[in-house]
Amino acid sequence: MAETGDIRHDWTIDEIVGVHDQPLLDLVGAANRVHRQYQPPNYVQKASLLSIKTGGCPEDCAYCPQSAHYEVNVGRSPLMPTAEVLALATRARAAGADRFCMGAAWRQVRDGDEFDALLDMVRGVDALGMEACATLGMLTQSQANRLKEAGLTAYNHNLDTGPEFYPKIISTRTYEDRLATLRAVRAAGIQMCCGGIIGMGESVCDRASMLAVLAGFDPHPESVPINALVAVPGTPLGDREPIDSIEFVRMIATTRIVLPAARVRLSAGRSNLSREAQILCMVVGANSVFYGEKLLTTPNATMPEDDALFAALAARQTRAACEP
Ligand code: SAM
Ligand code: DTB
Ligand code: SF4
Repeated sequence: MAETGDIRHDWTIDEIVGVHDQPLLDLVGAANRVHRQYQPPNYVQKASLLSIKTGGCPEDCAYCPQSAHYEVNVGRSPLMPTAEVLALATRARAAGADRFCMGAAWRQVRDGDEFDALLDMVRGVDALGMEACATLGMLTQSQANRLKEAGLTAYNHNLDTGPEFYPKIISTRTYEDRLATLRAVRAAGIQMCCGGIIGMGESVCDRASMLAVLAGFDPHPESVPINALVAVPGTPLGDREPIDSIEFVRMIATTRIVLPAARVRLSAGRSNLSREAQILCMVVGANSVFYGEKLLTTPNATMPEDDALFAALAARQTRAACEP
């Protein structure tokens, strides 16, 4: 019988649902034990996120304000100049971020001047001593190899949900397309950043099904962003109610147990969580957040909120001895 905390690639959906649905305090305890076994317990990474090319995307992802299929008030902008991207990366590093993620609203990367500019951005971020991450849509093997050569640490490409629910959310790109890009990323020796979204109307079985696919990768993805849907008016999911914060906690805890060595990122939707709910997510396994007032197009937690969060997490100032 496998012990909680083993690295496994054969999780079944039912087993994962069993982990997810156990009494909350048992789940919190088990996830915290695994977290402390595999991860430095007091470190929460600050990852900075920048939209380097916004809007007008040909894909029809039902959650996404950047899809050209929906009427959403998101300004479109072409690829940002390299110098501007690197100035923002430098600022993010000064604010304490050690990972810089660049996102582009593309279906896939095309070779040419824009790709060459991207390679320069990756080299620049790498030279700043930050982890460089990009999410640009589908990649070919040769593009993945060139990104690796330029110094890319990780490539973000999410599965978003389980394969059964996926066709209800996206019709313009298949699950298999996504897996092919992930295989190219891995073959190039780039870390795989791959997770999904909860709160789109999927069931717990769908969430577990996504985790089972992620667990099937050998090795497991190095980082796993868990997003709660940011419901944007104008998208097909624009009127969905926000998920209950305890749903977020259960999903993070289950992710930690199924993928013990991965960095689990508490991603979109964090601004709806109280400081206490975010800390509970960290107790059960979250050890990275997006830091900065904006995600790609929507607001993130504010700087004063995050200052208060990180101040609460830090050790207190040493006091004078209590003995009289
Ligand atoms: N266009 C590229 C792609 O999809 O491959 C990269 C950028 S895309 C915006 C990156 C991820 O952000 C999506 O796969 C999805 O998981 C997440 N995302 C996008 N819109 C979101 C929303 N409204 N709420 C939560 N997560 C969202
Ligand atoms: C991920 O999983 N979440 C980030 C990042 N990867 C690129 C994106 C969240 C986007 C939220 C909606 C928006 O701001 O447009
Ligand atoms: Fe385009 Fe990415 Fe948004 Fe899908 S999630 S519509 S691929 S930007």
